[in-house]
Amino acid sequence: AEIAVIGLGYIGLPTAIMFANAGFRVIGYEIREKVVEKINSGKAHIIEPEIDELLRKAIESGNLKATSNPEEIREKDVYIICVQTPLKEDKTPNLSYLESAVETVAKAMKKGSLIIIESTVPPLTTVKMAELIEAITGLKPGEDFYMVHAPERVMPGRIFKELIYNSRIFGGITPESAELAEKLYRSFVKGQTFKTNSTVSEVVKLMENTFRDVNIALANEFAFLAHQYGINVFEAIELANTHPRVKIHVPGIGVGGHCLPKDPHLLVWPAKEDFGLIKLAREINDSMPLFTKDLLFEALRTINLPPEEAVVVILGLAYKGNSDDTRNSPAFAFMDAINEEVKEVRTYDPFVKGTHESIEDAVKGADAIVIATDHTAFKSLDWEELGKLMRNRILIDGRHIVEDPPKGFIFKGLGRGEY
Ligand code: SAJ
Repeated sequence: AEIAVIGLGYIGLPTAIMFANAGFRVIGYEIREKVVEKINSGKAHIIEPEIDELLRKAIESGNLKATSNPEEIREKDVYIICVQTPLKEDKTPNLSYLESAVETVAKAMKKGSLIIIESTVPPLTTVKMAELIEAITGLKPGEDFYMVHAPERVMPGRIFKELIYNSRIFGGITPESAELAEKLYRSFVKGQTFKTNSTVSEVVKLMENTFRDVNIALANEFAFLAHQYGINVFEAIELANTHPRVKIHVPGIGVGGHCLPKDPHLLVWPAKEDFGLIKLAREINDSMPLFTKDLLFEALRTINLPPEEAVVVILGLAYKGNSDDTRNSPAFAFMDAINEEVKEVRTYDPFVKGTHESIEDAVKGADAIVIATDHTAFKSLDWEELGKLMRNRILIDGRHIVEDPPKGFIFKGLGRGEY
């Protein structure tokens, strides 16, 4: 079978490489011409373990080629769509990338093509996209072409391992569609594979990330309560988690990344009604940077320093520990919340370019440090030494990095109501 992969980003490029190295002839379609050139010269535009050698192998074998020319993806047997489905300003899904990818496919495909959507989409979208193809081509869904939602489930940093070993769901608009997709992916997937219909698979993907988001919101609400009762929520969570059926998540300054802040909105968006829990969880998680701001401003009050005179250092810009990815990072939401009100905001993140070169440089003459990312390296910092460089010594921990409050500091930890 000849395969066209539409969208060569974090998911599309690794998927194209896997199929090419499994022996298929693969053409990757990508509108960014610079990206196409780079890939064709054997270089990846994303950072991911193993990607450089696997891409080189795929290009050298002649099985993988990238293009921006829609003529080159005509009449393929299989189309795999891997484009982003972000939110608009008003938190409703922006399906324009998906729709334009589906239109491109509709114009290029032939009778009998199999179309697979890997993008995370609101429930019922795959069926609607099949109707869109029917409207453009006149071909009957399930009879003249096959269509499947096959959600990606990989974690950046482990993509090539997870592509092989994670289990996969194939949601077909017809059982035959799911069957064909499963057979195709079996060429490299060693995890379990499951077949269902496309709406179930859309909901499964969204439930996974919503489960995590709602659980984190619950942990964040516990943290909020801990401040009112004067206890350390992390001690309480550790003890509660000794119960065999309790597994409370980790509270913190917020929930970032390209999936968790978005997917719960996609899950409820097409519904006529819902109970409100999922949206409330989103609001709670989105409010955590503001809660962290309250902790900072409380600390500034205790030393009688007006916010407009304060120099604040944010430690960590990445959305999660040991990563350089800053998409939807709560560190930025926190920065936006204080930017106008304080004298100066500085940033330091060893993984993120454009921040201060060294932590010493960042904290020199500053009044407060706010920890926004759980990088492992932050756990071994010598706070008392850093404190010597500061004008005032306030430490706000938004990620439970600091075990014991350092001497000479005004310390406030998110969820640490005890101090
Ligand atoms: N976070 C907390 N408390 C926790 C866990 C996470 O505050 O207990 C925060 C993190 O700091 C981060 C955010 O949540 O800001 C999201 O991080 P994450 O590690 O939960 O997830 P992602 O976005 O890196 O990847 C998720 C994964 N989904 C699940 O674990 C259910 C991954 O398997 C998916 O493939 C990915 O979303 C995706 O692409 O959908």
